[in-house]
Amino acid sequence: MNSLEQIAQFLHDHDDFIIVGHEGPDPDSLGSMLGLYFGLTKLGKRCRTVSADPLPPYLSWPGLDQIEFRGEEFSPGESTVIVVDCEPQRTGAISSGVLQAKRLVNIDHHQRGRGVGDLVYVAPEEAATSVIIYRLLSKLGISLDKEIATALYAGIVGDTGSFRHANTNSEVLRIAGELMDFGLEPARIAREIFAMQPLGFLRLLGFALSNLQTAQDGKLVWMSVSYGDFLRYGVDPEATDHLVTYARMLDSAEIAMVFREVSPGLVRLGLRANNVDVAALARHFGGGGHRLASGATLHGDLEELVSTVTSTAERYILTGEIDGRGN
Ligand SMILES: [Mn+2]
Repeated sequence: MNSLEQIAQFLHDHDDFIIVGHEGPDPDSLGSMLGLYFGLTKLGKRCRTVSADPLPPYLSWPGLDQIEFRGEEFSPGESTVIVVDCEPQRTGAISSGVLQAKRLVNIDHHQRGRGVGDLVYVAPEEAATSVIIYRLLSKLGISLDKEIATALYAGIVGDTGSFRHANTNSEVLRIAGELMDFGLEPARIAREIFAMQPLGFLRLLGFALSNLQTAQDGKLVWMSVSYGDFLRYGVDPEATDHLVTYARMLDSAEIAMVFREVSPGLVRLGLRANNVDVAALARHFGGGGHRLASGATLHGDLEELVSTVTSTAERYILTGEIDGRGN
């Protein structure tokens, strides 16, 4: 792994960048992309930013219209690709193009074995990749402005759940305060991220909550939504990964899980914990993430997957072990 100084030096010495984030972009992914995009543009660098998937429709930060959408035809050519907030494999439909880049820089804060790229900076102790980009811009001597501040602040708000998650600390709040001083509207930014839901989603949420399941005296709580349910409520299943935050609200919950059948036979598992390490549980099922917030993509019959995962999670709560194979 490289130091942030080495990343800064590399960016300083090169030109012509394409910045990409993860599939199903979230506020931290987008904030990191745009913060770095505006910063490098300010340095006079040629820079583009590309996403495989469309953005959440209700965000109104400056610069979101600069993000280009590409599918499998994406090819970086001579440009250096900078992957932020994920590993290069998680960039969705553009990932094979990303992995073919002549030069690849990876900046992330997700726990994993090792990064992929010519330069890699992975800092799981950071609350958001947007915080890393804040530090990087500072090392590059780039002065902040309202556009950069909006992107980075929104990224921090997204990954800290509006400063409610365990990754919130005094330094994160100081950085957020400095960014807010650029004339941001924190109430509007938070509402766009967390509280602008279409009617169909709220009705689906009601359905999912009324079918909430628990085990282990409520230490384990889960909900599952089938592809047919999503169709019935007219909701895009990929735009509902925040369902899990509602399951986590149960007072007794140690592990909260949501199973979303986003297309027939393809199930996204979202995991949240208040103290237990659910990154280990996600890795067991081929996924990953943070200690208290992780996920995996599963293939198979929804009910069978729910049964397999919940019994593994029950054992994990009881014994602290996932299975005999170790994790
Ligand atoms: Mn993030």
